[in-house]
Amino acid sequence: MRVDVVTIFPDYLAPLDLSLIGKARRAGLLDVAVHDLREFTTDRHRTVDGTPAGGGAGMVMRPEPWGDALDAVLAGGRQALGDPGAVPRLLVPTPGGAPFTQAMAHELAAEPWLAFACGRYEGIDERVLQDAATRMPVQPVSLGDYVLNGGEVAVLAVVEAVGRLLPGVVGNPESLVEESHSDGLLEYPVYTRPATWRGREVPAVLASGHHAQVTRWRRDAALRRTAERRPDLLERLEAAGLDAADLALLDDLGWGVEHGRLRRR
Ligand code: JD8
Repeated sequence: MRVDVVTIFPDYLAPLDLSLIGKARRAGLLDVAVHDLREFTTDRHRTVDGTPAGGGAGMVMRPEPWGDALDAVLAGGRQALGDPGAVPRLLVPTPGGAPFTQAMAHELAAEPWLAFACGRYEGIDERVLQDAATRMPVQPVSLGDYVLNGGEVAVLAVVEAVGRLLPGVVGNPESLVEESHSDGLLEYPVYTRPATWRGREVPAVLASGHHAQVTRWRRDAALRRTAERRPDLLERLEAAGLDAADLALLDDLGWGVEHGRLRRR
């Protein structure tokens, strides 16, 4: 997969040199190019912002550097991919974007080429995205319902969530399979050695070697945690995907089934 990122803070993306994503890049599983928007300014002050049309607080990112930067990303990516007709999916982090989810991460992991436009200030002149949409799919995306100062943090999260789904990036693909089997539930609690720490025990069943009991314990723990912390996730579940033991525990937790869905009684 090819990934291009345009930003006025290239150093913000340095974490993509580290850990699994960094290793994947060095192994050629992921090709990430970070571009400094100021490289595409033409004035000696390398100006990327202007006063908002219609007045108001803050500044807006000017269209000209963005137009030239995205033109260069298109040309450079096509060269790198050796495909003159290739087109990236342009992801634009913005508070008003579609919420980023694991499902979206799986969709994006199937793409050969992603580009990210990192805004700052009050945002990017809207004409930049309208112009880009004439040449590539443009997808506004949000990391969550809180306000950040720019798009770079969202890019770090999306590239990590998508990158780890690429073949060969995560050492043990089994963990991805197990993860995907958590099918809409939160993770169960995890433990390791020592068996006792500060007077606290690892749950005995986990040392029992009784795999069926371990699996059941973990499933129950995931259901309890989800009911406690994210009841909204339970309401989204298809009851058909739950077994009798799941439903028995959920019944104890005050959940019933209505029209094939879980509902709190
Ligand atoms: C891109 C500029 C700052 C936002 C005025 C504060 C994503 N989940 C998210 N929260 N915030 C962002 C985000 C914020 C951004 C930019 C993404 C570009 N800002 C602006 C509007 C209000 N300032 C985000 N993904």
